[in-house]
Amino acid sequence: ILYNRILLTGAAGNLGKELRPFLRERCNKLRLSSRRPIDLEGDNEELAVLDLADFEKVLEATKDVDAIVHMGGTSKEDTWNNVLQGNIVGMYNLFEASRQNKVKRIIWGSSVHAIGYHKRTDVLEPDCVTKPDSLYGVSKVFGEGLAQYYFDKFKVESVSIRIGSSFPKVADWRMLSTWLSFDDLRHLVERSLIVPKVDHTIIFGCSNNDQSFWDNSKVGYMGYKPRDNAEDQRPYLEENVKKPPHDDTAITYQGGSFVVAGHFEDK
Ligand code: 15L
Repeated sequence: ILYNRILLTGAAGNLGKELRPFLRERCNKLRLSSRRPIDLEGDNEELAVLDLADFEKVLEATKDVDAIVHMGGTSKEDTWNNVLQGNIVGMYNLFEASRQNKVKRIIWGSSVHAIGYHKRTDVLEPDCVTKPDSLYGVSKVFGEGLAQYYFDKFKVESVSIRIGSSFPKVADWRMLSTWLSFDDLRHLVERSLIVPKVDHTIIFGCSNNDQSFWDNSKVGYMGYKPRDNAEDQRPYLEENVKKPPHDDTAITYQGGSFVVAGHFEDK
């Protein structure tokens, strides 16, 4: 048991679902937040149905919480209003409520899209210049800034995990570099929960990929030792997925197709 109560946001999302059983075993109470009601599974789960943009609800949901694993919010490029409410207002609400409720630590899913306009020939360290590739990416840069601010001023500790591509399998050629297996994701979240002092740490969330463009050596104190390697799945790509042409944007920039994705206008 690592903490008495952990709050998992985005519990019904792809990564929330992967982390839920694992977190359930590491706390006395796992509070799940989701916009829609979900069925409780373990006998130590509890539910908080809420929209992250609603401060009062977030304040209530963070009461008596020791640590937060925040996987909620918008997970791709969207209209400005959805990005604003889910990832900017929502992120502020979470940090401000955590300050008021004295939550010790927040681990959250930042993204490769905070640095997506870097070329794949760039080797990046966690303190590199950000280059968001979308409004979604801009919201992740905001989140990282907010996390730093709340640590510097209020000592709310946090880990911003710049998640690459966390999916069950390597599905395209870019993921040879960006893939984060679910096992490695769980290991990274666990490290983020147990390392005694993290201040505000930014760490790249990728497996031990031969083709990685990220260097986590400056955050060696996190003890993150990924075991999976996307390279092992190359045969699947060779057989099933067409190699992108040399000048394809999706393999020129680290953010892949988000670099060319539409700029949504509010409907
Ligand atoms: C992300 O930030 C998304 O949430 C995820 O769905 C993937 O698109 C990932 O980035 C990626 O770029 O592979």
